[in-house]
Amino acid sequence: MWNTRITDLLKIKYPILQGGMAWVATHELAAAVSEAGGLGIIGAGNAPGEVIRNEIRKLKELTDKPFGVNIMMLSPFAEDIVGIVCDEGVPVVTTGAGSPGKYVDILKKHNVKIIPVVPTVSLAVRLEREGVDALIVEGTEAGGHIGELTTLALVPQIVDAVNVPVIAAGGIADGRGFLAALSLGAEGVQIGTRFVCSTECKVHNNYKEAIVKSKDRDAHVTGRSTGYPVRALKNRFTKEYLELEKNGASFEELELLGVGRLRLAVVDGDIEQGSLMSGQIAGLIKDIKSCKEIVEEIVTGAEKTLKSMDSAFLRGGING
Ligand code: TUI
Repeated sequence: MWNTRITDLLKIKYPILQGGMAWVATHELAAAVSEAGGLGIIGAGNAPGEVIRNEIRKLKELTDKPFGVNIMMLSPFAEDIVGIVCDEGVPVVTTGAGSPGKYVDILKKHNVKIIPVVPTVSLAVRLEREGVDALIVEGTEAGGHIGELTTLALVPQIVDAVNVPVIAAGGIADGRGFLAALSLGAEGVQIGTRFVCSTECKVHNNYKEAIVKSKDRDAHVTGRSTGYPVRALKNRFTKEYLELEKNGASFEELELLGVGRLRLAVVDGDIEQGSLMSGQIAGLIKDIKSCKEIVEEIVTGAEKTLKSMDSAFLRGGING
């Protein structure tokens, strides 16, 4: 029922990818998503290569299903990690926070499928020309480092501009979002925040609970003035950051303030001083479930929505 070019390309049951979130997307989470029929992804973030090699090996002990590694382009270890994924026979690489252009040839030579995150039409077109296998089109609703355009506006513009399959990301956490993304021409979705609130995700419970408790307007953006905007749940840290930004703090001062904040949230559960990176969809998330339950809920939710829309329109309109 949900077969697309993405399920064929990645050899997965459902076209659902888990976001490759730094610190959050460990081998336990990625293995659970892959076992549930999606594509689990280890988030390399700023971690050194050998840490990620170890994560890849541990994931392989938990599942023989396809999986991926996300390489954050700003990481000082990005090049090492490219070498390691080639070495370890990782089937899929996603990238974020920059263009992976210079690594496309080597990844292709090692049969690694390459799927960059793109925030604009121009980068999508350029990367298709450079030979990537698919694109993750991420709207500003997403958590973490974000672009400016919304998922609703950006996905169909990129779908029309390229021939490779598109995966939509940003603001998706249930079957309705999944179906909406497919309506825009996407052939898959990438989901982050919903998978943070899974039993297999190893982040501190305080982080999960903060997402469950959050409301529609709680995911704020810091760092617009630095050129590296980041969306995270509002707390003492984001307030202090935004205050400094408003008062014209320098790039260096703001960068220093941000150091180690994600670790503080994920590992120590410090919900006031840590960076609780999260998408705008956090307000929709009301519980913590297994990855299998989350994936099944998305798929059955989409099927239900599709059926109810179909019968409503057959009756002569959604209100008929
Ligand atoms: O990468 C993400 N989300 C992230 S990365 C991250 S770690 C970090 N922390 C603080 C500052 C910066 C990074 C936390 N969350 N999502 C994918 C994504 N990629 N969003 C936006 C982009 C992006 C931006 C510019 C992709 C390519 C790009 O290209 C610019 C160019 O032309 O090189």
